[in-house]
Amino acid sequence: MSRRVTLAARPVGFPQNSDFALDEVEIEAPGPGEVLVDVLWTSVDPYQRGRMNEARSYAAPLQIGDVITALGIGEVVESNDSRFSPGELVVGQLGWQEYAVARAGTLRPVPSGLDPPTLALHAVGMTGFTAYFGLLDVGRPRPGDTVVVSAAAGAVGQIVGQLAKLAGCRAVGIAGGPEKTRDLTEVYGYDSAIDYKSDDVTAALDGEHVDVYFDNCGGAISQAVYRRLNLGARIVVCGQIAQYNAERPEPTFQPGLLIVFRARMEGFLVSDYASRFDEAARRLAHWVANGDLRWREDVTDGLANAPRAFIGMLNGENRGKALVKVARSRS
Ligand code: NAP
Ligand code: FER
Repeated sequence: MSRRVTLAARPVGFPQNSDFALDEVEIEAPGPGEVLVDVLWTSVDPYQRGRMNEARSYAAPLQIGDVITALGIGEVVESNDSRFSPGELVVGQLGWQEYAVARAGTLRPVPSGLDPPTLALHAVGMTGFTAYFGLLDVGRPRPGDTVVVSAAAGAVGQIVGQLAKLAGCRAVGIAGGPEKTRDLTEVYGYDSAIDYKSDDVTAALDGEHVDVYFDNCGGAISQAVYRRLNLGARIVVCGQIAQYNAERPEPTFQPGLLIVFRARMEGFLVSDYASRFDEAARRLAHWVANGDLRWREDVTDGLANAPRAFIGMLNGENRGKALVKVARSRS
């Protein structure tokens, strides 16, 4: 049997435990071109909140009763495709469940040298790729630039700061709370850190000339950063997590600022760069292996706790990439 977490109700505002249900179904047999995967790790990510809404976005919404969409890592149990064999580790959209049947073309092998393999869900996976393409392709940092990052201690933000340093920039991170702000300077190499929960962000940015703003959150924090833009600034709109649980998102940007600062503001989706994931994975894995890229993951044990980990992540409780360990002892 395979346990799974499904959408029980569409969250109104902030998700609650009762929006999710845990059930158990028969393990499906893989069809032609499909692979049966024993899920070992699953991911909790902000974009999952968007899938729970009825409104159509860049991906189709979940329906009530659907397994929650999630990236995961698992071991191939049975394969009807020549690209994968039993025993191999793969990463892909496996969902919050113990066993997943996936089309082989949607899976990527986890490189055997990747240590730990969970890196394929963060620094050398989706959130690392987001940092890589968002900063380097959309933000186009130049040596000497000041790069400001919001949600800087999270999965994407921790990588953005370090890539900014590798590009020769000054990196300023904004995060919530003393532990995370300490991690910004002591673990992730940010030059300075702002705790938006206790500091006045506008005052803390006094004297900064922001060349690249990598925006993970939107809202009041972003409004403070817009006031400190430099001429020719690039605003990378990666995420707006401060708005995801709002029933009516607040407009926080005045387009006139783009004229004042001759600035560019651009949104992007990591999946648009799928044809270059191998390039990003190779470079990120190299930087992790040689110690240039440090990372922190925050593990919750047990599939049944995935909703709690997800709600906690939206609340800022994760210190590093939020992951759920699904692997269980087999009797
Ligand atoms: P994460 O940063 O590891 O976790 C989410 C963090 O958001 C929380 O830990 C919390 O950190 C912060 N947060 C929550 N509510 C906030 C608020 N009201 N104001 C400010 N910060 C708040 O998650 P992630 O996976 O790295 O994602 C970060 C952002 O990137 C999200 O907006 C996500 O949607 C976006 N993203 C975009 C793409 C893309 O392709 N465009 C891909 C992946 C992720 P604090 O404790 O510091 O508040
Ligand atoms: C994807 C496109 C975007 C994806 C995640 C995102 C897991 C995240 C977007 C966001 O957080 O705003 O294909 O795959």
